[in-house]
Amino acid sequence: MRRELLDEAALFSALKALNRHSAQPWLMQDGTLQRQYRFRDFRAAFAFMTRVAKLAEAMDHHPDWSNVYNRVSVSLFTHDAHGITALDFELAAGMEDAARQECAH
Ligand code: H2B
Repeated sequence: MRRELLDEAALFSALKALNRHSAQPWLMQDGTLQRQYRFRDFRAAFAFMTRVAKLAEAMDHHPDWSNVYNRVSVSLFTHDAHGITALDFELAAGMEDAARQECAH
């Protein structure tokens, strides 16, 4: 169920709900859910990634991401479904919690 594609209306309402509490907006681009995080330094960025790694393993759902010094670029996509699903929004919400704990901006 959570790996099923969301229709257009569901996508936009989930995006709106996600962005209600995020400092920088998540965007839908190239069929993926994207956001860039900035942290105080590399250590904080890596601490964020470690928190998210635990969550991703527990969910069996993994981010496509890259890190350069204090920045982490995230792109969420459900490979099995070839698009964005509820799992991507769940992982994004978990990332928002982790980012807050590491004082992302
Ligand atoms: N992560 C993401 N982002 N998309 C998937 O389709 C996916 C995943 N599939 N993590 C999972 C693992 C799948 O490969 C395993 C077998 O459940």
